[in-house]
Amino acid sequence: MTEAYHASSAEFTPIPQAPKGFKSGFVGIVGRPNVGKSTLMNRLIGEKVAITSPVAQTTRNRLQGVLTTPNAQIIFVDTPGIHKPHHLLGEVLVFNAQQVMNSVDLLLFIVDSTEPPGPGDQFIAEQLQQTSVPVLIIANKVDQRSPKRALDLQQSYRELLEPYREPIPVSARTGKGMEKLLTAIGNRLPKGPYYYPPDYLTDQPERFICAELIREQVLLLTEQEIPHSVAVVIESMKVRPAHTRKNSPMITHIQATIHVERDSQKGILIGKEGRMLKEIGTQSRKRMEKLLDGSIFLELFVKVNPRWRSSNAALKEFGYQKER
Ligand SMILES: Nc1nc2c(ncn2[C@@H]2O[C@H](COP(=O)(O)OP(=O)(O)O)[C@@H](O)[C@H]2O)c(=O)[nH]1
Ligand SMILES: [Mg+2]
Repeated sequence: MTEAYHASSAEFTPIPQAPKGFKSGFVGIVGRPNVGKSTLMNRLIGEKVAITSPVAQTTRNRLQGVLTTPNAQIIFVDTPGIHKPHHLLGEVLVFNAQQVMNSVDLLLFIVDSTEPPGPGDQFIAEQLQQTSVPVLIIANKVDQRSPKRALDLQQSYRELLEPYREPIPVSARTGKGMEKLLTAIGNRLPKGPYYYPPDYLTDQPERFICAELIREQVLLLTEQEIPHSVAVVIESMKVRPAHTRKNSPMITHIQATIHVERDSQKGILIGKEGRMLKEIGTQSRKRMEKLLDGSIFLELFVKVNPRWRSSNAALKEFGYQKER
């Protein structure tokens, strides 16, 4: 059993017996970087468990988001975007995404419907031809394209996979097309049990999501090489009374380290008079308070760890390992 928490309560609830006709299964979300895989998963389960940003390769871990309805339990598996790796970290990410292709009941191949298919989509399509897992093509970001352009693009994506398949148009941003997508998924899921309690949301511990919320702010607030060079580790997470007086409300004290590869990056992250680090702290703390439903005192440290993306030991320490 993996370490698992409901996002808002650390209590486990028992797994009930599934009613007759109940469907369940694992649904892998694959596609090239930045097409909106994580945004779509968050939208489908109705909670933010995966961080998202305009920076390619935001997602670094395979993570599950679970949707339970009266008739089905769908376990979505978000993956890092499949791309050509340039260092050990990239290699681990792509390996983990590809593992998912063969270990799920259904695959959602997400494409960006505002652009024609590129070599990245082609590469994934070729890999998908080789698995026996059924595939749905999801054309995301329809909120951003004109109806005329939509038709041409629809055709080119239809031809990406053999036999030709009709892409399902959606917008993870606005929620358009979610009903249809869920129906299509439901139609292809096998009958099965509850794999998790009905209120279970993700396989990721709160500690992991908190680290990710800090990394998300780094991705959103900094530029150029910084986002790719950053890893965040939560050093400690302790719940304490907010004051010394009796019956004081509780506050969670979190200490986290942001690792970068160079001194210059450290300088940028800290910013003039510490302003950048302060902003990263404030923004991520607000999101953590929502997640944990309580007050948080967040302390951030920045540390230089040269070439960590090519170090086996560092990758292991930061939680980026090949999964099987
Ligand atoms: N306009 C629009 N943008 C989207 C949509 N879905 C995702 N995005 C944006 O695309 C970027 C990448 O999203 P993300 O979920 O991190 O992509 P991933 O790398 O595939 O997981 C982010 O800036 C999202 O806000 C959508 O349906 N419409
Ligand atoms: Mg992602």
